[in-house]
Amino acid sequence: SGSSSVVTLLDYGAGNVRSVRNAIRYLGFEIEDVRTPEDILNADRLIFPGVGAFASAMDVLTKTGMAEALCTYIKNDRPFLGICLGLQLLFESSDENGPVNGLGLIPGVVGRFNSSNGFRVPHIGWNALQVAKDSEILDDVGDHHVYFVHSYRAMPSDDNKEWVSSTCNYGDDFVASIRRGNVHAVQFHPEKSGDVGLSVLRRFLNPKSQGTKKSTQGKASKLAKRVIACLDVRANDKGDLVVTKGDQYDVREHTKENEVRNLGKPVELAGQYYKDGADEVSFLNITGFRDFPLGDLPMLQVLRHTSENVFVPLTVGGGIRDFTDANGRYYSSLEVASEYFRSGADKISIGSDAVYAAEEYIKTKVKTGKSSLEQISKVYGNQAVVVSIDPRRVYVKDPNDVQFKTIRVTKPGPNGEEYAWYQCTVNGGREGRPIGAYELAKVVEELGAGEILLNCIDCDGQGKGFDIDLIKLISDAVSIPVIASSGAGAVEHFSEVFMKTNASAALAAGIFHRKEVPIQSVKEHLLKEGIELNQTME
Ligand code: 1PR
Repeated sequence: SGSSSVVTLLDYGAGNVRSVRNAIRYLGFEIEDVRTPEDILNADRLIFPGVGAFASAMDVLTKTGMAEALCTYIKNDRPFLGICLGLQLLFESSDENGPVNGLGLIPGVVGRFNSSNGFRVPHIGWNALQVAKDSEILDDVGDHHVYFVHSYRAMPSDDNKEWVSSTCNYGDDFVASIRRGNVHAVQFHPEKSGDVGLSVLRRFLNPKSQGTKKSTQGKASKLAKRVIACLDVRANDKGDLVVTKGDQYDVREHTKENEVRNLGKPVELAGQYYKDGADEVSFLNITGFRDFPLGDLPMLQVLRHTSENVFVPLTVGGGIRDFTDANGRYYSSLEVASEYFRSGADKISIGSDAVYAAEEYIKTKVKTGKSSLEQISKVYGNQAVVVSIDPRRVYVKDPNDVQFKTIRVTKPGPNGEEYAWYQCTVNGGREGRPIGAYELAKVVEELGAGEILLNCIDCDGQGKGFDIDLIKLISDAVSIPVIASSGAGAVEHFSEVFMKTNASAALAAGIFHRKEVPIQSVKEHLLKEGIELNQTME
């Protein structure tokens, strides 16, 4: 060390810190990894992005002697930045699988958010800070939002007042950042908070490069609604990976050649949507159900390249399940997911395999812990696991005609039917299953899903608006965030879904790809309608 462009990173190997690495490199700094406790003591500045569960992190830190070195380093007021769990570990203890003791540098206990008062847990998304005292690294944040994803939080108290530099409100006020001297930590993810987040990292890495300070009014704020750009990706007949888009899941041109519709290159489009202000980007490997994704290295390449320049959350789905390849080598769904995470994904999304797991659970009422959903959420946390539902509307005359949850539809069916249920499908909508979207949503929440991506085959690519009946049904049925998807055709469709349902985010594909409605117009419209949003830095 010694050179001012070097930063020391404490990565104890429990999960994906690729995006933190990418952000540090993007800002022009080199990374030195901590290998021994001495490396901590010798660091010029240290970044500690905590990942995984509190107890296992403490376990590793204690066994390796890093815990003691960290305490010494921090007590000596050396430049430190903890991120997420890297903030929580500084406190006395956590209730996560606990109580478990932390490093004990800051008075207070880390507890779980209370979802009973209508706040969805995990707390996922963009929220605003209330600054409690000067923190320097937050000087560019102003009234902008930053990205959080967590189920546990530390609470401010009289005992830790001298540490807390900002709070955030989500049901109650929790600690969003701490600062004492050269020691900083943030509960949010600066590496996922776009330009504002990069400014936080920049100020920590380069304290002398002070710009002008933005005033922070500390205005009260709610969790922002998210606008997500989705890229359906698959190989075309020439074998190139392209962004495609279907009409009701049919992605082929209706020409003689019947080719796969090609709307652009995945890495380029993702980069463009980030610049345009997308709050998240999702990739769906839509032929993952039949092509093994680890054989599909281009998708991993897409993630690696995208995550070098896109500093908002990335989700990837398609093909997450157990698999045996042609040589008889067995891959668990957890291995597939791990490879996606290592390549830069923040969340993975499971479609078909979650339907099978839910059917099994309804039948047996036994949680085996063996489904991809359960395994991945146990290891990476439920905030990292999205379940993608691909339902198709089925009209019925009488709700008693089916065993599934029906709703009274706003618009009657073709034969005047006043009711419908939403049948789950697998394999990209090709096969209907004996389970409804409502039943599936409730069960996957129980099995460990942290979020639901709610598509609708009937509305997909039609541009006529979201299926409000469906989205209301599901977003009222679960207490995890629901992403509304399928059917956006105009800016008004976004305000409609946020005003009429409890969706936490709205996702669109076609209108962004075809450049009919840019993301910025969607956001301007939503702001005009008074909907809380994350505004990108000017
Ligand atoms: O089953 O775990 O391998 O996951 C497969 C994933 O691929 C699922 O998430 C499934 O939704 C997706 N998928 C499979 N086939 C298709 C297809 O289109 N043929 N795409 C597909 C899903 C829906 C959305 C789309 C929205 C918004 N497409 O991704 O982006 O409907 O579109 P719009 O704004 O243009 O209306 P597994």
